Amino acid sequence: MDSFEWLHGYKFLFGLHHVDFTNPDRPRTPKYSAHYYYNIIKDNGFPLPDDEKMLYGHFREDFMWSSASASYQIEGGWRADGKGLSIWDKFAHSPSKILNDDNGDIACDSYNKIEEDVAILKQLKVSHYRFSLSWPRVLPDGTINNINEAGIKYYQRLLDALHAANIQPQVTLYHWDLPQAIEDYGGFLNENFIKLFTDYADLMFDRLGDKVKIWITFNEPIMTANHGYGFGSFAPGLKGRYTLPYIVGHNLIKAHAEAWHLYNDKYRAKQNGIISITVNSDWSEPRNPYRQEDYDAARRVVEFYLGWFAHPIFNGDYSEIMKKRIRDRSLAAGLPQSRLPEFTPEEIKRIKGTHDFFGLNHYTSVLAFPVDHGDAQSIEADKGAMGVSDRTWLDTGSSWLKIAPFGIRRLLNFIKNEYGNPPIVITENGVSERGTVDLNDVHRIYYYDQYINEVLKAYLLDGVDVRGYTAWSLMDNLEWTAGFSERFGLFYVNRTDPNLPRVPKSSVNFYTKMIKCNGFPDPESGHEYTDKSLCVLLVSVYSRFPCGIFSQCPWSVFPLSWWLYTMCSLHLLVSATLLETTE
Ligand code: PNW
Repeated sequence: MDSFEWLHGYKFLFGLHHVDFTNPDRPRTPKYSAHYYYNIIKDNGFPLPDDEKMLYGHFREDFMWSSASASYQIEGGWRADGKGLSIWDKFAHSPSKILNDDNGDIACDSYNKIEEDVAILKQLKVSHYRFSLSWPRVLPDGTINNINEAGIKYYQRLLDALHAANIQPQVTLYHWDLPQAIEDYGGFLNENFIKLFTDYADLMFDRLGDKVKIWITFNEPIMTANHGYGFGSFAPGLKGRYTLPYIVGHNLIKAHAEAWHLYNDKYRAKQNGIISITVNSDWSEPRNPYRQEDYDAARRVVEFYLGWFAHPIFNGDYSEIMKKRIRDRSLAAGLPQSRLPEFTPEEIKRIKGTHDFFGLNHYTSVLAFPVDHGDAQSIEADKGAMGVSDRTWLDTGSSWLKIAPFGIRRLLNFIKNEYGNPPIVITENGVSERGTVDLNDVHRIYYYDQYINEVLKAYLLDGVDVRGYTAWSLMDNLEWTAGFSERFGLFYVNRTDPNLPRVPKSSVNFYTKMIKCNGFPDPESGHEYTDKSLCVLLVSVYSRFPCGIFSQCPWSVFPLSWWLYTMCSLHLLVSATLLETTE
């Protein structure tokens, strides 16, 4: 308890219990640390809660193991063979938009490196590869009046090379590189966008559809709406946060629905593929788990993020939370109607159900709490919530990305419960580094190990219908406004060599083994994998090193486990101390 501290008298207090020295009875009150220490004693240490323990087991037999890229981030060839300009070409060529004024003119030169790219996919042993089409590469002015055959040929050659390697393509129609010519007519703000997108989709289904069984219409619509047309931090760089993002989102959802119907009516029977959209979302927990307001804020964060696009497509119309808050806040500010456009009953019907799976990109989680922005008319104000990260979550090369593996399991469960248990394809998940190049990317191995294991828990323990997992990214590439400084790749791209060679990082080996074993073999029952000699070997190596909480996976490298274990214990100690001092 707090007591007389020699020369410091009653100023420096070391107690687990606070003593009120002004009270003659000297009452003792436990501090937070007393409760904390009580639990350590009770548990005789730091046992892992059951849901944080590593789970052994396997994904479905036909699980899709993939890695991903996007056209602007890897292709280069920005003016090659008749390609038109995209909004990212223009944005990147405007001064100071991208860190170090990097741009995608050459990027990873994938336009000229089909062989190299397919070779590293083969090395990875993925069953699938997710890439996107550059709309202005095939339609330089965005319209079907002017078709660039050389662009279409590039994708045909890529698809043929993938099939020859027995790798199934997952093709995204739109991963942010809108033809500049369409932007010149208002881009996503112009309702005509819906027709232009459907024409483009029609052409791609027609010309590439016999080689593609999995289509994705849009990648991460919220980034286009908020960053492209709201904050202006992404191309086309419009700062219209007060009105524009909801209009962009509205047209985008309609365009998605039209492309889905087109595929469904005209192509599905003969091409036999599936088509959906990829939405991204953080998971959000209440910052203070004892505060109802924080629970409500956490819910709003997910409804305004994932729900904005998922709710109309899976459940019909925007969620009640979104509609009510935006309408109430718009009317309160004297506007004649809600800033969130309304769907007509016919539109709601046409949009609802335009999915064959749930495409999900997920990276990180936040702790949410309510924020009152007064009558400000912006999305953040409508949401009325903010998220911060917990200081114990490990840092990465990207300021917005903290490692919080538990979130992906909760988000998958949220999708299962809210959207009718759809088949889910994780279309992106991954982590970055920055600064000095070190091919021994232990942080990435740790990230994949932990996140994929949480996905396995969602699948095996919670019954979430997870069909596939995609590692972002195949290789280091142009990370949008961060340029080449933030590296998400399984393969390092040496930019000092004009040949831009792809060099495997340690995580390549790790991911390949994960794919080969289709999950996490139980070290106790290695014999189960006699047909997969590699797994047996790994399991036997592992069982000699049962070395701490991060080594449950048989292929964990001993020093890595030790390193992470130490880091984590340190984190625990530091955060306990900090909690104590902020008490
Ligand atoms: C996704 N955030 O973008 C994209 O689909 C990829 O093209 C990108 O390279 C990858 O994630 C890594 O960033 C995001 O700030 C970019 O929250 C930024 C955020 C989320 C997703």
